[in-house]
Amino acid sequence: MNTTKYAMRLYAVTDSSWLRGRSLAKMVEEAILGGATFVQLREKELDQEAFIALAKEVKQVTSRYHVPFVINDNVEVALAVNADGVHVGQEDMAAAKARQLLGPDKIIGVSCKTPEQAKKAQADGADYIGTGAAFATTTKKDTRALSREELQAVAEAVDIPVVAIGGINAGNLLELSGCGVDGVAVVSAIFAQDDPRAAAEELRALSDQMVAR
Ligand code: TZP
Ligand code: MG
Repeated sequence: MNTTKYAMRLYAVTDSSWLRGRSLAKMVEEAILGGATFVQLREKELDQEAFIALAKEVKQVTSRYHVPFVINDNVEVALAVNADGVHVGQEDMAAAKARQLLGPDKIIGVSCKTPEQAKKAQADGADYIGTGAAFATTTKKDTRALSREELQAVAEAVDIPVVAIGGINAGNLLELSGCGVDGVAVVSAIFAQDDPRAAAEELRALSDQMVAR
């Protein structure tokens, strides 16, 4: 067990396509200052070398604030920069294999849409589950919005922390109250905003409210 339910409270997932000239490391720092409790580097367009360089830069920030930092999909990059772990989808490296490569002390997160997938991930050594899409989103093309019942079924299937992802913003976050998730993961609701710190502050307050309900 390498992560906590608290760390899921406001999980920031990066996307450099919204930088508009800004530095990703700086935006991650702003997100953390606003209240982000976890950071995932998710970059689909970078080659390995650029991915590693960016991961090093972002890790300096997350380390400074003691915020857990994982790499999307790429275990090699996670190892190269000594990140806190990886996040894998159902189509990526199996959680058990990632655990083998990373050892017992790293964080492994797995995306799951069903209770069966979530139970398997937990059994294979995952530390937390990401589930969604919670709402419709255009950030990830190959996903669909789950019903509230589907989200709840995933959250109830496992003992490890569960974070909801997909289309979550300040306007709909509280609709997730009572679903059993430990927090929310967002991309555009932080990184597409002009003021990522203010955006994170608002989302964090709402997420705190969501889990308290
Ligand atoms: N996985 C499921 S939905 C999604 C990912 C990575 C994208 C979430 O992006 P946004 O902008 O928060 O809807
Ligand atoms: Mg993936």
